[in-house]
Amino acid sequence: MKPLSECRLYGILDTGYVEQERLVSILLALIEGGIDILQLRAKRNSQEEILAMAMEIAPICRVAGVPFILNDYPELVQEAGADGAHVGQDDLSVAEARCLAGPGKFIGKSTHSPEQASAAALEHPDYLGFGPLFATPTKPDYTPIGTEDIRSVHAILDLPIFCIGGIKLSNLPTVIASGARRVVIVSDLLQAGDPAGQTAACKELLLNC
Ligand code: 3NM
Repeated sequence: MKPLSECRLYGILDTGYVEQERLVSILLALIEGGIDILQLRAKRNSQEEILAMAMEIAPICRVAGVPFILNDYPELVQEAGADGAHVGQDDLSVAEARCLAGPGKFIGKSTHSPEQASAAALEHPDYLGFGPLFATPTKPDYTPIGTEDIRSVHAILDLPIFCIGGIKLSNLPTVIASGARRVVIVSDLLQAGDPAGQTAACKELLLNC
């Protein structure tokens, strides 16, 4: 499996955008395009449905060497065959999530300001999310934080930081120029006419930065 330190482009299979029947074909397209790490985010599905989807996704990610992260459900990580869990700012602590996910699993945490990022780093997650940089329909209730703090957060924190929120192929050069090294892109990959091509184009920009 690819180490997190080598992961630059993080994709999310969000069931708000992808109906269950298309999950696998979109997943295969993201993998074909070179996605480095993948999360299942299913805010409106039951725990049973999430487990069933995750059990379908996990072996495909395993064969591809792509770490597979569950949004919100560290307690399902083992059973699903996932590689870790992602927790929100107001969810479980990293320690609690790690305890539920079990040894050797990745735990990531969302942060929405430099202060939250510094505080979260003290919990020793495997990576941080930092955003939303821009307004996004995927998380409409959050105030965008812009790109000004990306460089300073990278300067003081020594762990993988994935910028997130409203990032698209079209604004990725600006995000990279602002200091980002890793990004999460959701809707711009899932809603692309050619998700594999869109993923590959984003990946190329990230590899050249
Ligand atoms: N978390 P898109 S922003 C799931 O800031 C999520 O923590 C965010 O989707 C955060 O790439 C976000 O479509 C949505 O904007 C990202």
